[in-house]
Amino acid sequence: MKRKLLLIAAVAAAAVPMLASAQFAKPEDAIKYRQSALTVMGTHFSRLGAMVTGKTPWDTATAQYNIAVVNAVHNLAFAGFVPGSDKGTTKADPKIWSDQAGFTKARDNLYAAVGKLNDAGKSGNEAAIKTAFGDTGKTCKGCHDDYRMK
Ligand code: ASC
Repeated sequence: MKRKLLLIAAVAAAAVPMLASAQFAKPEDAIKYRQSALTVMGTHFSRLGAMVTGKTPWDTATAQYNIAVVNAVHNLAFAGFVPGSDKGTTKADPKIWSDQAGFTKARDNLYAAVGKLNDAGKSGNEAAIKTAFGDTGKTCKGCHDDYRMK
C-alpha cells in the first residue's frame, strides 16, 4: 500500500515539469511567471534581511511571516524555466538549459536552505533565523552569479 502511494507520488512529481510547460501559452508567459514568483520571494526575503541587518527593528512574528511567505513561494519560479523561454525580457542565462544538472543542483541548494530557514522560523529563535537567512542568501547569490546574466 505504502509502495503504491510512493509510486503514485513519484509519477506525479515526474509529471510536474511537463504540466508546467503545457501550462504556459507562450514563452513570455513563463518568463513573467518566474519573474513574478522571484519578485514575491525577493520582497519578503529582503524584508527579513532588513531586520537581520538591523535596518528595521527585529520582530519575531514579522520575521516568521516573511519566512512563511518565502517558504510558500520558493519553488514556484522553477516551473517557469521551460525550454524556449531563454529569449525575451529575461536575464536568464542560456546555461540554465545547457547545464541542467548544475541548475538543478543550484535549485536544490535553495530548497535545502529554505527548508532550514523555515525550521528556524517555526522555532522563533532569532539567532537561528539569522544564521539560516545568511545561508539562504548565499544560495540566492550562487544561482545569480552562475545563471543570471548582468
Ligand atoms: C535578496 C534578494 C536577493 C537575494 C540576494 C542574496 O534580498 O532579493 O536576490 O537577497 O541578493 O545575495
